[in-house]
Amino acid sequence: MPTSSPARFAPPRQLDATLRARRARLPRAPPRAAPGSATAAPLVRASSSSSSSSSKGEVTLLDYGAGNVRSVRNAIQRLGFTVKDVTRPEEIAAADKLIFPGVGAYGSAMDILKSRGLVDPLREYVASGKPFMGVCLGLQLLFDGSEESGGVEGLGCIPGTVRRFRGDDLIVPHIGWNTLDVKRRTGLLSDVPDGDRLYFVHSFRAEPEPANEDWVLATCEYGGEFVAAVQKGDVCACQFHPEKSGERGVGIFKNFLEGNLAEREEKVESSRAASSDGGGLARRVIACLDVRSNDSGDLVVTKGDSYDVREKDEGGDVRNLGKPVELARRYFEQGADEVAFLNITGYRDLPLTDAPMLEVLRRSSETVFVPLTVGGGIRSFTDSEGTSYTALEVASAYFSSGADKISIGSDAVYVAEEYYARGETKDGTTSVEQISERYGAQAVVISIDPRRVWVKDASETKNRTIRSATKTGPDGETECWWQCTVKGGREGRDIGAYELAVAMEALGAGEILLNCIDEDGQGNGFDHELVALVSDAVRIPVIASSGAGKPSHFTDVFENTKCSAALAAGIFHREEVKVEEVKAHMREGGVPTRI
Ligand code: 1PR
Repeated sequence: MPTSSPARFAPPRQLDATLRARRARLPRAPPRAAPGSATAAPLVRASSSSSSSSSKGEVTLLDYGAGNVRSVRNAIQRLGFTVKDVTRPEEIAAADKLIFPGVGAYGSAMDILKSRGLVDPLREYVASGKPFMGVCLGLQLLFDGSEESGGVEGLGCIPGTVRRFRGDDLIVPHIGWNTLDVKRRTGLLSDVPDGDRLYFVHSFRAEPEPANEDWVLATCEYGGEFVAAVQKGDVCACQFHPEKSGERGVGIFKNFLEGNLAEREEKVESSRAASSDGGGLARRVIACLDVRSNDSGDLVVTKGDSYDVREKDEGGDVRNLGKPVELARRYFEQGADEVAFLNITGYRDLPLTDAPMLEVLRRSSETVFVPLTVGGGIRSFTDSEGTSYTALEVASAYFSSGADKISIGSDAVYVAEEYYARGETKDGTTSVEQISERYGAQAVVISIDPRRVWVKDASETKNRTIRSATKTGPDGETECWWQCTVKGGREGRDIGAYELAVAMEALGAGEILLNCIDEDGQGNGFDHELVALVSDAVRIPVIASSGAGKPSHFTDVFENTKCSAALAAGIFHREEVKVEEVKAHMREGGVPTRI
């Protein structure tokens, strides 16, 4: 996936033998690294998926091991096709159908393609006109080049240069569901009704211009018009992610795989106008699953009030609100735009031994075709045998199990403290920087767990305060700030949510998940003052979280702050409100919404 990272590709560090052996021994985990593994896999993967007698056919997948392509595999397999991985350059020419889901930064991807001798075979394959489908970076690489990674030459199949989104107030990355303006009718998008939205996540884009007019199938609007899909004959590519765009997206793969790409005679109206809410980037609704083991050792979805997840009665077991994989699927079917899993005891567990959590991700990615975020325990650690793991390795295990984004909580606070102590300079070694550089800014979410602190005067703290217009402190204070916590709210630190968000944007995070301990589980609505403080401070998307009690709370937070998404847990788990009811309310309130 294209990102804002200027860094060149550094080949992924292979998980050491100890780690691989350890992971192989994990209970209920597959005995080897999963397909698409960024770290455990070779840059060009070994041939996988054997043919099945019931297969509708074979599709060749170019997975160069730089990120999560598990959902692409799952979508192909769900449609009844078998995946064959490219292991040698000549297998590209031999392919009957080739899918190229580009991930990582532009420069990194071209470096890998060159080092593996894949550039010419790819160019020749595309020129031959055989069925080809690129996804995201797989579209951008077809162009002449990109200004990403300091200016890099691409495959040169389509005229034009890929450039970063520009605009003073534009939130970048462009993350979420947006409408298309279809220029020509072909079979590729035939199952996508005009005005429907598809899922994008990128910081760079190609623009339509006269020289590439004959390629452009659809455009999208975000800080100007950009190329959303291209097609010439059987060669096509999408900037959006079909594998993350729900059933519509799976239908796009189906049209490609079944060879339904032909031009149609239908007249082209402006398809954007078909969106009843005016189209454009939708505000997202995210279902969040706080996950942990209960006292019997079962991994359950739980939910507390102000982070206390134990029942109030005698014995006080962890509240059990359901099974993670089943709930994730339920929210996907209800229309959630994303699903997040937070392993809430990750700060004290050793995440790479948390096989059930990895298994939850693997199984969820088989049925949930919207983005999956996972958080909890992403940090460097040393196990009881003295073996050390980096945060990048922990994140890689999550990505290879099906996560599209990882979220960092406690470790981000420590990283920000060091950032300010160093005089606001980067040092390149932190979890946030390393994961962002390797997987892209859009894959790094920072989960902030703040609580409101009242002060008599702003001079009492070094952190940014606001004068509250809605609440007062216990001694009549009106001035307050939001203190970041670590370890699931157990320990407060001397850094505010504002300061943390600003530092994280500077270090390469792509999104902020803004919880609020005071409002968590209360059902009184999101804390607009906190959300406004943070979403005004950064130009990366902010997800408002904590306190949703009814559909109007979502509409309210979107109307009153610049947040890009809103997340809820309790009301969905207790089935008080369904995701579609939230969305219906947002739509009625004029909020751009993906239905
Ligand atoms: O610190 O990197 O290991 O990450 C731990 C992660 O676990 C963090 O993202 C942190 O927010 C989360 N976490 C830790 N302890 C708890 C807890 O509840 N005891 N859950 C916890 C945080 C907050 C929200 C919640 C919203 C919406 N949960 O994600 O889902 O507040 O709830 P609501 O709609 O019911 O109000 P690390």
